[in-house]
Amino acid sequence: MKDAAPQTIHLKDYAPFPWIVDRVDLTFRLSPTTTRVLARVAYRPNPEAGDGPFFLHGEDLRLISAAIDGTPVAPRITPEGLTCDVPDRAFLWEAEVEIAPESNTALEGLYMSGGIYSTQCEAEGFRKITYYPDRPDVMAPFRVRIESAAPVLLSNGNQTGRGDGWAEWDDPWPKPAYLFALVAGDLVAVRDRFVTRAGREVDLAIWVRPGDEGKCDWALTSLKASMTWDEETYGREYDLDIFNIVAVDDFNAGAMENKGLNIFNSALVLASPETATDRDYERIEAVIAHEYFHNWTGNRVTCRDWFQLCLKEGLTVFRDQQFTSDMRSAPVKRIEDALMMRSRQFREDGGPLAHPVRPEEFVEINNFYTTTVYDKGAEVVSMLKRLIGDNAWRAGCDLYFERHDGQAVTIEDWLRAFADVTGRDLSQFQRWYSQAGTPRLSVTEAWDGETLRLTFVQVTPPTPGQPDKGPQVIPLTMGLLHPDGSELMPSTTIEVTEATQTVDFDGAALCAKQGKPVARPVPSLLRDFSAPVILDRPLTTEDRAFLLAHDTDPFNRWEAGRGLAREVLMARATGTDFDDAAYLDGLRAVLSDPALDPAFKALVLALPSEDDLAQSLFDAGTTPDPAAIHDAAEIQRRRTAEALGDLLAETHAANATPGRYCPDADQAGRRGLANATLSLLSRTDDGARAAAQFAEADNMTQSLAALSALLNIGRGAEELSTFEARWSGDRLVMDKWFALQVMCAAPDKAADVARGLTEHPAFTWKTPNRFRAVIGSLAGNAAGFHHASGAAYTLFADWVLKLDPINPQTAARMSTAFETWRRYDPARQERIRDTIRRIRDTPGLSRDTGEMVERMLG
Ligand code: 0A1
Ligand code: ZN
Repeated sequence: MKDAAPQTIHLKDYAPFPWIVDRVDLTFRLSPTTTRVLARVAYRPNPEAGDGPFFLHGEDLRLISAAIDGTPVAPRITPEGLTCDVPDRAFLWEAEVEIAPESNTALEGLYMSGGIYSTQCEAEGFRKITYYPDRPDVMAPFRVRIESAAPVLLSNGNQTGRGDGWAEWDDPWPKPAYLFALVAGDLVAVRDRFVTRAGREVDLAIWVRPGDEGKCDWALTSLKASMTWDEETYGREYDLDIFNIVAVDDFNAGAMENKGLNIFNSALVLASPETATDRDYERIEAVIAHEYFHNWTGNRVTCRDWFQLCLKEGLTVFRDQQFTSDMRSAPVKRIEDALMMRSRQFREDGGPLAHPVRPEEFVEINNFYTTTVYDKGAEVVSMLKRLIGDNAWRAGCDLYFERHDGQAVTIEDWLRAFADVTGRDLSQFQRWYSQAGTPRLSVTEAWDGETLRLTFVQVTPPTPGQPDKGPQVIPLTMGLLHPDGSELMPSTTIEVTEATQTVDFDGAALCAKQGKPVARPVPSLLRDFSAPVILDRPLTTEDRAFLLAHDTDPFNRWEAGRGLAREVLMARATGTDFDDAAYLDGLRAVLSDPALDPAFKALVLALPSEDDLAQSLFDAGTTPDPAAIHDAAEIQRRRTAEALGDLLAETHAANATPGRYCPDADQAGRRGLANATLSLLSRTDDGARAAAQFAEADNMTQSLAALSALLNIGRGAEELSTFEARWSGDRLVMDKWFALQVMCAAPDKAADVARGLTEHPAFTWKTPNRFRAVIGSLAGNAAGFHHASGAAYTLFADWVLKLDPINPQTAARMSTAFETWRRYDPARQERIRDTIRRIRDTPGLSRDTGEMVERMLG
């Protein structure tokens, strides 16, 4: 258990470590219960740092011996580390500690997963391996010797020796301890080769459990594509002779970019058409790329301290988004990213857990691996690129790499590279890193027959600890359309920098230039989701229908359709009559347009999520009723199916089986569209098509979509059993089986379904993936989670509390399901508040979960 009175760490207190580490030599004698770690570390005084104690982090370690230059020393040990008197010159520190990987259920440091030794050191896990300055600004080359009878022994860098029961590794690139990794066990490799642009031959290997070799092709293909893309797009090449990826079943996050030895949650490596969905394939491609891209953005240039986390994460997410756009469809990717921002990041930014992209304080850094740091961090990078243009972007990146290779740097260093190549003052832009909250940008229009005047007012609401905000630099990409549907002004980016700002457009001249009669232009604003803001703009149903039909920007076309769906659902969820004719006409037009990408059509067909609608209602000043929202969405699905039946059936038939399975964007888009129509059609055909698809499916995408369509209409019991019988031996597929039942359960049954599944013999709750599949999915079923009985709140909290002592990191993350509690009616608020308090008041609660519940209670 962590310390009782948790300390808050502040950005302003940063001070460099008073010693420099020249080299680290580690020897591991592996044993599940008594692993010995010998560390030999060369320190010398840091001339650029002030005085300070020689403090090494260390947690849950048993110190066997310590020596300086060969002479034994007796350090003072605390629960957080040790201090020791050291000479005022270079010296060699030697220490031997004992750890027990088998009993490490927190999955931080060295632990065991299914008999395999594995590590997770980001952010502060290395201190559970040995005593060391476990902070990212201490960078050093590492040599590692592993002694074990396990057949495969891996660490960072290049292998320099291998014998019976031992292996040696040398990583020449200085790195912080959080990038250290070690893997040992009975693994098999699927291998390939990559030749870099400079001619370096790199051995690629994906290490998996025996039996999983057949599921690595996609990960390897994605890795090679990422390596090529980073050379072509950013001029970045790989810098070691080996690149290893290991898949493990027990992992708190998605994957980890350890130098030369990426470790992945097996869900993000293993794929075959029979076991993985199109969505899984896309995620594997993106995460493989993300971890690979970290080699430059994160590893070669790293963060000075954990407050700068967005420096590597925002940038690397941005890079993986660019990669996916290039590999697949850019407009579809942009819509998906905007959906993610709005559903997860805006929710965080508008609630008690809001924090800046670069936070200024934390209790537990693991709690700051958030959608704000990652996804809003990526949006900030994207805005920077949009503001300075593609050439300056590339020049700024080149300068950043050249200046800071081998360094641990800050957001100021990052921005300085771009200020230097453009001559721009980026100080106002920097507010995106320091101000929390989602800016609301309201727009009003005035037309005098000649000039169109847009008036922008930006306001960022108060967030915890930040009552007042200054205006931010908002790149607003926009176009103007003629009322006849043609384009008057193509996409242009204007910069909104003032709290109130007006921009004039000579509408008459624009019309004349196109040879059109003068008419009031129709603006299309925030094209391509050019900034992570909420646009408040009074649009009529006719305006939206017009934009859905004519906008030349695919994002805004989709946005207009989304707006139509939203107004129908919000009205229905609040008991107001609303005509859905414009929405249905819009859908009909989109579905029958042969020029549109099927993946785009699928996105237009999807309704906003129930949680998204709850947020929209709340933002509009209405208390959301989760049950009414659920009913409104269900009614609409049935109405859509009734109104568009033939067209949906045709679309399904034309797209469901696009040929021999291939996970590419084209086929995935077609299946995605077919499955979106299937879900609607099952509302009127009583699941007949879905049952047939389930029976015939030869791939997981079709099979799971059919099963989901059946469960959503309260059927599918037989299919669930068939599925379980077929896949009970496959952990990843069974995660889907567990999750789907909870996600698709009717609101009044969700808690019972989840409870029932926790009693299933395969509910191995200590494995994060399985825990998330059942308990996490309960929070994903909005109407079920917020059912008025409060049963789901209780069950959820019981499980968070059960997980907390063994895996605080995952428990803390789960607890954020309650972050939206202030949206709801007094009865729900009281229930959730009591539940959060019950968690808070539990004796021995971890620092991780403790911090989260305190922040949620505010
Ligand atoms: N840096 C990894 C994600 C990661 C972060 C923290 C972890 O444990 C606390 C594990 C992985 C990435 O961005 O992919
Ligand atoms: Zn990352």
